[in-house]
Amino acid sequence: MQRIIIVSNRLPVSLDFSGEKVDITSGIGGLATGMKSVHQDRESLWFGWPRYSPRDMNKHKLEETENLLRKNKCSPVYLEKKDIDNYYYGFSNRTLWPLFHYFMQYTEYKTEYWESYKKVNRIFADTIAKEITENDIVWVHDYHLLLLPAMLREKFPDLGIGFFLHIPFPSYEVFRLLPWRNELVEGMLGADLLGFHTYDYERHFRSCAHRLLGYDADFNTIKMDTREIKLDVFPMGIDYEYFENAANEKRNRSVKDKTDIQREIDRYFLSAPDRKLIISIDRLDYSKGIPNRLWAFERFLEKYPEYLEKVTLMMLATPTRSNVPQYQKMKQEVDELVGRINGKYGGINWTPIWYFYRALPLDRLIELYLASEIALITPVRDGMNLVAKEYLASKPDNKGVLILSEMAGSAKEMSEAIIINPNNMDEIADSIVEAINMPVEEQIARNKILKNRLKRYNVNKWATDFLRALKDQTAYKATYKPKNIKATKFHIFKKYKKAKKRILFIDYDGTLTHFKKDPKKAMPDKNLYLLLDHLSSDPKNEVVIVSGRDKNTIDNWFGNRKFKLVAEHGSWLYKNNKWQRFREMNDEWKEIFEPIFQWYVDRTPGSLYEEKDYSLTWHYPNSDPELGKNRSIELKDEITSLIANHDLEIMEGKKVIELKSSGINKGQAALYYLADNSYDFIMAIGDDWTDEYIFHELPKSAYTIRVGSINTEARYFIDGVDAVRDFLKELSKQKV
Ligand code: GDG
Repeated sequence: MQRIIIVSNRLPVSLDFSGEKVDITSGIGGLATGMKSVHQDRESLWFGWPRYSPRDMNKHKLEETENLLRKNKCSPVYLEKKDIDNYYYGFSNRTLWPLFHYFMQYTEYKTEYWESYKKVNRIFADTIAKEITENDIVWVHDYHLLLLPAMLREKFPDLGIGFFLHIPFPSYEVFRLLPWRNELVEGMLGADLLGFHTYDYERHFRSCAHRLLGYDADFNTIKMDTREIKLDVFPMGIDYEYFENAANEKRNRSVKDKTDIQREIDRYFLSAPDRKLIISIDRLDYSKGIPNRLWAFERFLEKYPEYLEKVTLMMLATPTRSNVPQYQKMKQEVDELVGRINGKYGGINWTPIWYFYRALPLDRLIELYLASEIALITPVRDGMNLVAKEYLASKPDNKGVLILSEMAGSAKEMSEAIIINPNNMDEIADSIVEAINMPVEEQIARNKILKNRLKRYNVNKWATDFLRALKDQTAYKATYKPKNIKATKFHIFKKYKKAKKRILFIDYDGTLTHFKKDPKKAMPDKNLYLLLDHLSSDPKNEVVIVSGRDKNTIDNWFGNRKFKLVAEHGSWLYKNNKWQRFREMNDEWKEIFEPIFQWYVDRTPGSLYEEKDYSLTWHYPNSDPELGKNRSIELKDEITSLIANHDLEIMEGKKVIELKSSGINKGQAALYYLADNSYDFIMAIGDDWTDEYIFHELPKSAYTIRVGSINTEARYFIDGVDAVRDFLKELSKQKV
């Protein structure tokens, strides 16, 4: 069985150093409970920051602590205080957290935070690399470690890596504000599987990968040059049974066994039996909409005075990140709001808001869930929100009403709750009234549906589903893994050396140089000329440069060299020192289509029109990717309906639509060169689908090599332009 490596910012345990012996207890956060079954019941190891520094203890204590962690299947990643400040409190919580929750005004863009974030992700990668092998499977969690998947991928190309984001992934318009946006997306794309709570977060990520880095997606698969990354939605659940059982047990407790909180609540109801208790529980975070909730509650008291003295809001706010200024400010705002509302409406017998700023043990939390008739959960932005789910699971009699913000990921799967907009105070006030008056039968009916879903898709199912998808993706990867040229190049070299007459078809853009539309920028450099001249200086070699570019450009670049040339995808061939047409063609059709192409240039900012001798081309690499794609579909449709009476065909390449005489392509051109000679070594290298025509036409014995792609007829693939150049350089050195 594969070992599962779990990685998160913190380890899922708490260590207590106060006694003589170090004490360890399991963590209580959603992640710790969520991953419990995976971590405890399987062969696994969890990496994370242990919240102590090895510098702060002697050798003996450190050994004891590390042994204890190891026994609990945990492995510490040690971080310096400065990095905790810059990476954790800085980049994670002052840059990514606010931005990903749409709090642009709180987002700090500091280079020192970013540098530390990179450094710490690297420390994680290095620490993990020391202990794992390619046979393990790694599951990385959350926004603190967005760069880690790519860093691990660098070290372990075949490792199965999954990543799950627990917070929202924002829309492109927000994400693009980050100066380091490309690096972050590339970092995440190191994984094989990327998991999100909701489909919106997934599509935002897909759009960013497309718009920022040009990666296309096919449904939920992002296609990179040599890898495919699957995106999917895994809405995190809770340990349903735990909450249900605990709540049941508490409900049946005798008076003497009740806890202080339960007694306190009993007293409250005893004094006024028809009073309603509303509960709200969250970390005191600005994303949770706590001030909104208070304003809305005030609006409720103001709008519906008949409920004065009849309703109490019990608000538990757990301290969090209290050294970040925005959190301190919000704490002050909440304190003041509670004070003001209680002062305005409260009296001797009734306090409208009971506010607790502290953490409680989970069991006390469940007692609060159990006792309250209504849960009011109003985040302005929340990845999922587990409290909403825990509240319902802690209602054994199915009574209770959940009021939930539509900005929480959980609202997507909890439509039977009362869903509100957290910025609409009147709507929230009205929903409180609706909840108070909801007939018990309706509460039960709604909750049964909600709870059935929570029970079925519990946290264990969430974790196993994710892991199954990750394993499937890793297994699939092994089947499509292309034949790497590195593994076989000695075989190719051997054949090359032995051969007496060789022909090498080499594409230009994207193969010998990085594609740049502007011919000035795409010109061959000195080293490339040296390389190609060296190759063609061998009397046994014929070098054929096969390009889609126009004849004049290719002639300017290579006309005075020894190579054979193909321009305009085969419309023009350079042989015996002169350019020849592949066959007789006419170009009268161009004037019919030119205005159409021109129209698309006018209406698509950033796009270009190019006229070649026997083709018209519309390029859109610099246009908005979605607009460009849509327009390319329209253009294709429009010209398809008009080409029936002409001998023309449409070619669609990387961000380009080309209209040209039919039956002419690079494959036909290659056959033309092969016809009058008997070569015993044939090779072709190209990077896009127009080169597939060559791969298709060449004999099976030919060495066909595709640059950086996995859907190809070529027998081999190679990483990129630099790798092609290195490969050709080595090839040219092979002498008998
Ligand atoms: C992030 C995302 C996403 C709270 N106070 C106490 C306490 N809690 C527990 C709750 C619940 C958890 O903490 C909070 O989970 P949430 O999901 O509500 O929110 P975040 O902490 O912001 O979590 C969130 C989650 O990750 C999972 O992916 O849902 O959107 O922001 O389990 O019960 N637990 C105890 N004492 C407290 O005082 N014991």
